Amino acid sequence: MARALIALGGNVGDVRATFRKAIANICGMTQAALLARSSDYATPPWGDVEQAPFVNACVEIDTCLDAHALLFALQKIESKFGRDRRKERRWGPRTLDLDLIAYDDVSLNTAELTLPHPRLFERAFVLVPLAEIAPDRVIGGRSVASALAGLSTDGIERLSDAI
Ligand code: A4P
Ligand code: MG
Repeated sequence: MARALIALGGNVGDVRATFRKAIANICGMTQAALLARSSDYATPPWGDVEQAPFVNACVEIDTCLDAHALLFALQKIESKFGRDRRKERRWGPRTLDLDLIAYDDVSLNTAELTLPHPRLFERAFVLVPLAEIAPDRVIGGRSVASALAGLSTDGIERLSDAI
């Protein structure tokens, strides 16, 4: 068993409903147990600012899959929920983005998969939900809470649980 942290994001369609279904799929398709799920957060668009606000969240799972098989399963789930990489621009609008943030303490740099996620520490939209479920987790030598302390969280709002 390995412990993995996955970041969810999207800004097209009913993103919170997509997250609920995607998390059920993650557990089913990756033979995973859901250990923790953050709240959903409304976040200002990062990278390409000329687009709708995003919803972001994070989950922690225990899975039997190895890291590459887990990434492949996440990409299948993205496609199932309407993601079409051929039609989108980098950092542009999308129904569902599933990024593998960390997989145990594995460090990896292959063509398909970099672990921990290389842009994690630039992104408050990942670290805010992550800090809710795993503030003390050390990733790449830094704790989630201390990494977040160095970033602006302007415009990030926790969404109420009642949907
Ligand atoms: N890849 C390598 N390592 C990983 C990993 N650890 N997890 C490879 C996931 N994928 C990994 O990913 C491109 C390639 O990265 C994949 O083929 C995979 O093999 P992608 O998801 O197709 O590309 P992307 O999502 O456009 O790029 P990137 O850099 O992951 O950007 P984002 O952040 O996912 O971009 N603003 C807010 N507020 N919230 C967001 O969620 N998201 C984006 C999308 C832009 N702005 C945002 C948000
Ligand atoms: Mg991505």
